[in-house]
Amino acid sequence: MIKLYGYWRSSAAYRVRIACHHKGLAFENISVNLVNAGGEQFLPGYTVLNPNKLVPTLVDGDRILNQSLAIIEYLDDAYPDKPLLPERAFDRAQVRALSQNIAVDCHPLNNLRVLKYLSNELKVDDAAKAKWYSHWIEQAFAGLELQLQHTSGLYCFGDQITMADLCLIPQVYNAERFNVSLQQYPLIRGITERCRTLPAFGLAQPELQPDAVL
Ligand SMILES: N[C@@H](CCC(=O)N[C@@H](CS)C(=O)NCC(=O)O)C(=O)O
Repeated sequence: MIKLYGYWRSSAAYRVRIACHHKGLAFENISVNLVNAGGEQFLPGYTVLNPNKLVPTLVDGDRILNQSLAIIEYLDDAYPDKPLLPERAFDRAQVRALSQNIAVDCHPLNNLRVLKYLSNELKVDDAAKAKWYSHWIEQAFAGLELQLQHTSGLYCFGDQITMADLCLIPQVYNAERFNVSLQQYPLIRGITERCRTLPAFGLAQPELQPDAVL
């Protein structure tokens, strides 16, 4: 069975959880607690799987893979039912571009290790850190909202769930968690509402994971 090393609040792991549920793939959810005892992502037993000390990591038989977007594309190739990328070359590129706006340009700036560096090394206070956090989400969502005017239907790209939705909904979860207003982004809000009614997104939500601390 596929093993997914993740953490309930990790939005990168959340993307992959949605992918597995969407495709109906059975998987074992293995928790790597990012906060307890300084973080289990730094333990040798985990870094052998992911030398970058980040979650998620997918293990499928003897195949070990890092990076949520690479994992999602691997799952889409290996388990093609209910595809997460469209068929045509340019459509696929557009979905990748939407996904990378979030996963490559926005999310890394607000990652746990960056926030810890701001506090511990640069002595940034909590108010300034919150400003940093919302700034990068607002930048990303403002651009995305304009792109969605051209690409979206019910979801980020037309009327089918794609990898872009798998990136968007966890990032909206992060925004809500840190009280970033979504007022300016009606398309993002509408897509989020519709995605949240779908079982794959419901099952993958952080609060429902076995390692959730509520
Ligand atoms: N580009 C990576 C990002 C992975 C990542 O940043 N994971 C975060 C959780 S969302 C993490 O493990 N953080 C641990 C830390 O910052 O120490 C991916 O998409 O898989």
